[in-house]
Amino acid sequence: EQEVHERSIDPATLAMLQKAKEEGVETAWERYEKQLPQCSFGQLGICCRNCNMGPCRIDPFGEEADKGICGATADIIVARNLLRSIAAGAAAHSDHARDSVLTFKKMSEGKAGSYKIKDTAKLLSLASEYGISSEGGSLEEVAAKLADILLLEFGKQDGHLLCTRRAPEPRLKLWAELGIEPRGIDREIVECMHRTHMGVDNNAVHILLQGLRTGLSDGWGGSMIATDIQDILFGTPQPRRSTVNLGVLSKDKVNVIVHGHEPILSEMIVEAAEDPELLELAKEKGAAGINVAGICCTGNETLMRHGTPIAGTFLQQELAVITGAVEAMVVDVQCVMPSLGELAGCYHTKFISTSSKADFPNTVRMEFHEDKAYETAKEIVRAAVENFPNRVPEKVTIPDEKQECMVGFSVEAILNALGGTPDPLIEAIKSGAIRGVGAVVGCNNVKVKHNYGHVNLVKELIKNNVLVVTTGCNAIACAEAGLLLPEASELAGDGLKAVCKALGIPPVLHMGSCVDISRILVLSSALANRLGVDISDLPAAGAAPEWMSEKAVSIGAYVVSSGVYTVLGTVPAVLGSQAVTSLLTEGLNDVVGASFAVEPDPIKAAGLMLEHIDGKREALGLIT
Ligand code: NFS
Ligand code: SF4
Repeated sequence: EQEVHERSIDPATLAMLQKAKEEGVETAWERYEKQLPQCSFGQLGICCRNCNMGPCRIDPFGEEADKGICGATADIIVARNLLRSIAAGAAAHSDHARDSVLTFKKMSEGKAGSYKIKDTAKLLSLASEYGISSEGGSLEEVAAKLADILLLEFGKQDGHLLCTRRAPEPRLKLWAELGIEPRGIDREIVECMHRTHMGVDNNAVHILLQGLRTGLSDGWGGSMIATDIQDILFGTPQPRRSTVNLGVLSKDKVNVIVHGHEPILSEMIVEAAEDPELLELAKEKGAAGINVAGICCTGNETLMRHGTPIAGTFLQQELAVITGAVEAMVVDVQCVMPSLGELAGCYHTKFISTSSKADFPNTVRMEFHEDKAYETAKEIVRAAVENFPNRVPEKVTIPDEKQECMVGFSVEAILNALGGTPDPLIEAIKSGAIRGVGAVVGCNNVKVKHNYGHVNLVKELIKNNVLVVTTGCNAIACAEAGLLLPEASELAGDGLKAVCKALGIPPVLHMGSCVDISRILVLSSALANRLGVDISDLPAAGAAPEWMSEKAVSIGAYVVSSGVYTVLGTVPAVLGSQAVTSLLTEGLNDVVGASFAVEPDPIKAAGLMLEHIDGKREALGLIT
C-alpha cells in the first residue's frame, strides 16, 4: 500500500489524508489502489463496446484477436474511442456555454432578474465583432441580438462557425484546406457519435480529423462563448488578491463550498452569502459569518471575478469534507465525485446538488433555475447556515495552509498591465528576456502525486525564463505553491524576473477556468497577428501534467489544431494503436504544425517545451 506522504506534495492535503485514514474514511486514493492493476486493454484503448456483438478486445501482443467481430482493427477502435472522449469533453464545455447564453438571453428579456449586464464595454465590443449595430437600441436589445447569433452557433446547419474568426488568417486558411472548420457546435458532437456507431467511420485518420474539428468547435466555439458571456454577465476579471488551500475554511464561520463549473450558480451563492438576513441568521446560530470557498473551476470563476478564496483542486474535494468544517458542499456539473454523498454522511456536511442535469447519491436536491436564481441561492445558503449547529467540534481539523495569490489575468487585464498593447511582451520575447510562453493547464489525477507534476513543471519553466499562463486545476496548484505572487519572480530566471518586477506581475498568470483556455487562444492570436505569423510559429508550448478528464482530451485536440505543441503528463489511452500514436506525436506536425508528446517527468516535460520554444525562436530569427 502507498504511504500517505507519497500522495501529494501539499502539506494540507497530506494532513487531511492522514485524518481520513485515522477516521477510517475512504478517498479516491484508496479506491485507486483497489483498482490496481488497471485493465491493460483499457489503458491501451483497444477494447470496444460500441455494439452488442462485443465487447471486443485486441490482443496487444498480436497473438490472439487482431480484429473485433465486425473487423475493426486496433487503429479503428483506438481512434473511435478517442473521438468519443473528445465529443464528451466538447459537449461538457459547450453545454455549459449554451446555458450561459440561454441565461443571457433570458436576462435580456427581463426574465432572469438576478442577472445583469456587468461589462457593457465587452458587450458592445462583442456585438460589433458579430456585426450587431448598437445604435439607438437599449443594451438589452443588443444583448438579445447577440444571444440569438450565439445560440445559432450551436444549432447551425449551413456554413461554418462565426466564432472561429478570431484565429489568425493563416490558421483559418489551413483549417479550410484541411476541411476541419467547425460547422455547428452541436453538429460536430452529434457527428462524432454517429461516426463511432458500429459500421460507420472506420478510417483512423478520417476519424481523427473529425476529432480536431470537434475540438475546434469547443475551443473557439463553446468554451470561448462561455468565457465571453460570463464576462459580460459577471465582469471581465481584473488583477486582485485572494487566498487558496484548505486553510481558507473558517473555524468560526459557516463554510459553504461551491464546486463544479458554472458561475451562473456560484455567482449567486457568493451574493447570497452577503445577504443581511442570512448574516443575521448566521449570528443567531452562533457563527461569526458566512464563508464561501470554491473548488475546481467554478471556484476559479468566482476567484477571478471576486477574489472568493479557493479551498482546493479536483483531488481536494473529498478532503474539504474531511476537515469536518463544511456546512454545505454545493455542486452543479462536472468533476464532482459521486463519492461525496457517502462521505458527507460521515460528517455533518450537506451535499447539495443543484443542476437539473446532475444528481448524485445522497444529495439534498435544490434545483437551480435562472428565473429564481437569487431566491434559490438564498435557500441553499440558508440550509448551510442552519446546519452550522450540527458541526462536531471534535471532528474538525482545518489545516493551516492558506496561501496568498494574485489572480485575474484576463486578456484585457494582461494588455492593460502591458500598457494597452501586446508590444512590450513581444519586445521582451524578441530580446530573449522572456524565452517564450508556456500554457500549463488541466486536472489532478491519482496516477500522479497530487500537484507534483503541476508545480515542478511550472517552476522549471519560469526558472528558464518562460512566462507561464495557467487555468483550471493547474492554476489552483500553482496558487497553493505560492507561484501566483509577484514575489515568485524570485524563482524565475533573470530575464523573466526583471519583466515581472517592472510590471508588478507574477511569473505565472492565472487566466481562469478551463473554458477560459479560450483566453489563451485569444492571447496567442493577438501575439501571432502582431508578429505577422501563425500560432504554430510562436515560441510557445502547452502542457497538461496531471490531466484526467474528457474535457482535457477535447482541449488537447483544439490546442494542438490551433498550432500549439502540447506535452501530456499522463498517458492517453491510445498506445494500442501504433498508427494513432504516431499520428498524434508526429504526423500531426505536417497537418496542423503541432503535435502531442507524452512525458510523465515534469522536469523532462519542461525540457521538451524549452526545446520546442528554442526551435521556434530560431525559426523566427530571434536570439536563443
Ligand atoms: Ni478542467 Fe475544471 Fe480541474 Fe480538470 Fe476538472 S476542474 S474544467 S477538468 S479537474 S482542470
Ligand atoms: Fe466489436 Fe465491432 Fe461491435 Fe466494437 S463495433 S463491439 S469491435 S463488433
